[in-house]
Amino acid sequence: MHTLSPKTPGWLDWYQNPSRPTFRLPAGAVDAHCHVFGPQAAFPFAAERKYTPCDGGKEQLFALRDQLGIARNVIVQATCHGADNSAMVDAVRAAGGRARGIATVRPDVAESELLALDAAGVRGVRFNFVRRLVDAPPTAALTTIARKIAPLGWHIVLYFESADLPELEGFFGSLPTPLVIDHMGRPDVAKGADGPEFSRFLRFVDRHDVWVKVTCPERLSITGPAALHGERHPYTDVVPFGRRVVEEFGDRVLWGTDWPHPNLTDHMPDDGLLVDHLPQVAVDEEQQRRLLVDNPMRLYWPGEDA
Ligand code: 0GY
Repeated sequence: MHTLSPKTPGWLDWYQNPSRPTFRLPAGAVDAHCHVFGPQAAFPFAAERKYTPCDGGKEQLFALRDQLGIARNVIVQATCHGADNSAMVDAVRAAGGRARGIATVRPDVAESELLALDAAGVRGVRFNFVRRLVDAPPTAALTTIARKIAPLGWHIVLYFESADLPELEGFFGSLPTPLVIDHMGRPDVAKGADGPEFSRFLRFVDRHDVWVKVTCPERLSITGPAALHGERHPYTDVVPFGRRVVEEFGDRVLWGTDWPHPNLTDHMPDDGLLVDHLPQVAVDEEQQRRLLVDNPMRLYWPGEDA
């Protein structure tokens, strides 16, 4: 009999009843960073995974999308599924044009498989350097993948910790496609948005063809969801980082929920509050429209109206 693996101890399930945001998302808003987990019975997790999550399937993702007033999703392959993209592809297909995917592939991936992923709605691959999530392949293997996907017009999503940027940025700069950086390069908020580490990150963004996801304040925050100004102005210590990126690179920023929020063991964010973080970092209608609609549409649905 097929038995399902137990969740990683301490794993928090996603927040079942998100609050209604005060901020109203503009029509056509895109959640450009979210995942699906399984469900495990239909899409088993990968043997090499570093965690075993709760189920978070496409139906629940689409319910959250509709509840928050999101129009489209970009579904990023989660590491718990390794290089088996079937749960992500199934979700992208089921969204009927309202989702795109980011895959994980191995260097020996066949061209026919890349073409099938492209036809399903995949528009990029993710290279992950976060040690608690993956044993990152050698850069030579990633270079092979980059060379294979570049002709499709895809981009590469990069996930790394800010402390690792000095070591990685030469490699990143050598990649032949546009780059999309997860969670603002995971800054250490204790070091300040004007500090040398985040300034170095912004210089990297300035010099290359790079998009930045202004995402995951809940992962970066030290003060947490309800600091300083009460519940509807959450994660205030992350605000200066997001605001700096939006002000300096307003035409290359993206936003997403990160639902179902992998690996959070101290608190699980209320997705409604994550929406209410947005007007703190994108402070006027033009910034909000670019972040939530114009930029993700240009990258993931070029030529289509929102
Ligand atoms: C995120 C962040 C994390 C995990 C993954 O694919 C994943 O497992 O991305 C994390 O643990 O920081 O972007 O979802």
